[in-house]
Amino acid sequence: NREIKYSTKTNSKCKTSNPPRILITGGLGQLGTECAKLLRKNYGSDNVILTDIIKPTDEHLENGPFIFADILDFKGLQKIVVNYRIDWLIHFSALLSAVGEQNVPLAVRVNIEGMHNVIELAKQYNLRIFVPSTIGAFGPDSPRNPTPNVTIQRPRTIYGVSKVHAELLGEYYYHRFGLDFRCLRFPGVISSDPPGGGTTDYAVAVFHEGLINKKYECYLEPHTRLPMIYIEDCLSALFQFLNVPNEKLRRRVYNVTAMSFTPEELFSRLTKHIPDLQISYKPDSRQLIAESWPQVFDDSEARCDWGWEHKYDLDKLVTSMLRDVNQNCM
Ligand code: AKB
Repeated sequence: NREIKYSTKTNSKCKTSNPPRILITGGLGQLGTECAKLLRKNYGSDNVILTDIIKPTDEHLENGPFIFADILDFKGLQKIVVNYRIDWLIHFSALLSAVGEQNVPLAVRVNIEGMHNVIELAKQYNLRIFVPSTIGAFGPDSPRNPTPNVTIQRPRTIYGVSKVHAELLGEYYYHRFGLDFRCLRFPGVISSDPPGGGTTDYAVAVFHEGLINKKYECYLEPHTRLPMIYIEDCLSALFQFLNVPNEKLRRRVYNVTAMSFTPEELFSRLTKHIPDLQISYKPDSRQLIAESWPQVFDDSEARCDWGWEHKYDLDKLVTSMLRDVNQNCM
């Protein structure tokens, strides 16, 4: 049954004779649905189980299985891993930087207790586990331009603290138990799906509000430089990294990025496409977070060890986002 589905729905890579069965947590966030699409194309629809505690839309249910899973419920997770005979776990559930500061106890539960559950689950069932980390795992004491793979990490947000904790825990489980833990530190991810609660979100919101209202009030100062990546590059990094043979990985946690820009630089490109776009600035608490993060991210180790290459620069990002938002959100 599965074989027939591959051949009708997917490209030649899907004919993999023994594709992994993959569980995605936090599947209805910014990365989950697009990630599921990419993995389903390659491994077959039924082999990728999207989960969340949020009610899915009809669209979410279109491409493959979706089920309820609460990362704070260890037994519930065990049941899914056993029933679906899961091989790989992609753990997206997390409260992002800005929203985490608004509810620290919840961020501790979701980001830290949730991580304890999934890593123990991965160990018990011998799963390959991918956990995204972030530029937010660095802080004001880290070198900011460029920020290398290994350096001081003293983040000042609960999000950052939870991600450093996840990185260290994953590395520990790898060295202590041989767990196949993999982690990429992503910069701000730009996609037409709304991200929800991050510090880099202005670079998504401006496309939506710019196209609809022709004006945007930015909560960061015009010259605040942050590393960014277009969703397609982000997911291809993830997909490529998941498939790198263990012998090629010199570490379990890699920086990846595509570009760095300031609000001013992004908006000046955007006004070429939307000439009547009005921009104003009203910095808020997110400015302080952004000022403690890397400006330029050094991902040379990922490029050297497993051949990471981005495809989207700022110009390509702007044209692709205008197309995506027009197609999906207008
Ligand atoms: C955020 O801004 O919190 C996230 C991130 C960079 O991890 N987008």
